[in-house]
Amino acid sequence: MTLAKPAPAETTAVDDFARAGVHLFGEVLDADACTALLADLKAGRDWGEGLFLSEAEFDADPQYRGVNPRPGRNLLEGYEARLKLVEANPAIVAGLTALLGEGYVLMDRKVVCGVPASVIPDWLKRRIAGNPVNNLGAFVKPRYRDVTYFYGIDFHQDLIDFKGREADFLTLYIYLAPVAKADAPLFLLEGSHRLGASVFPHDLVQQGETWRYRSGGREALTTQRVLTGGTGNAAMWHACTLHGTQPDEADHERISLRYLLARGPAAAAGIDRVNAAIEGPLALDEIRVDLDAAGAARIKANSVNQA
Ligand SMILES: O=C(O)CCC(=O)C(=O)O
Repeated sequence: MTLAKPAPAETTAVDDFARAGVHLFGEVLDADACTALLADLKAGRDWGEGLFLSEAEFDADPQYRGVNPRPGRNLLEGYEARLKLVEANPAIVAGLTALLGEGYVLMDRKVVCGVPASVIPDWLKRRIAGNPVNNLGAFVKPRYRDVTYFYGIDFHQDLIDFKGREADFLTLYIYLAPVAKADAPLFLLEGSHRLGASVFPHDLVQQGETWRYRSGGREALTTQRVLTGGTGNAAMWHACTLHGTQPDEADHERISLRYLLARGPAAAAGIDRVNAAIEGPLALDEIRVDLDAAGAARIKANSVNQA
């Protein structure tokens, strides 16, 4: 009897993207190296209530834009050599090359922190209750804005930050410590990428583990996957894949690495096949309607928190 050969990782990543818009690597990274990196990233910083402005400081000059990491203000600057742990990992390189082609492009890399309820001041909890996007950057002291802080975010596409750009990129997300249900794991809606670029907030109705998703006159039944995992767990998803997190219920922060990587100049790349099968648009000029002119939330609604 001849045994079927296992599919090479590259084929799996492209097939997974075509079907689900998500590829799970599992715990492929060196756990000790992840633990050491996490300890160094955390060292000597306040991850508690000291992160936040007072209500009076915030109200004196509310700034909703420009509050995320950027070149020159990014905690990962200085860690380039250590990040080879991720960026030179053979499974990750094979998956990225298969999808994005040789010479794929690093668009962004940063630390993302799921902030536990216990450290969020009461005034802030009151003000953000029910918001769909609880990126806390606006409320964090400027010196700590080298990290992105979330207290949950409703189902969204990572294309949300790229008005007018084609969905030719993906997100790679790394857990540096174990993430259980209480640690704000990612909720991914498998198959949601197939409706293409869609305006936030999204039309979703939960039916158990399935979510009915409508966009642009089309409908898809998508499957909820809760991405719990151990140290060194890696996953990647298409720029149109809906995903979100609930508020961190644990007593400690959840610190992850988040990369955006784009198709390179190669003549052929797996994402071309994935995108050719997408039924909706690959780009949108207007991609979110939840913010007012200053960038503050003007809609109170949240689906992922009901999941
Ligand atoms: O880490 C989180 O809580 C949310 C991350 C996320 O959805 C994103 O960065 O797009």
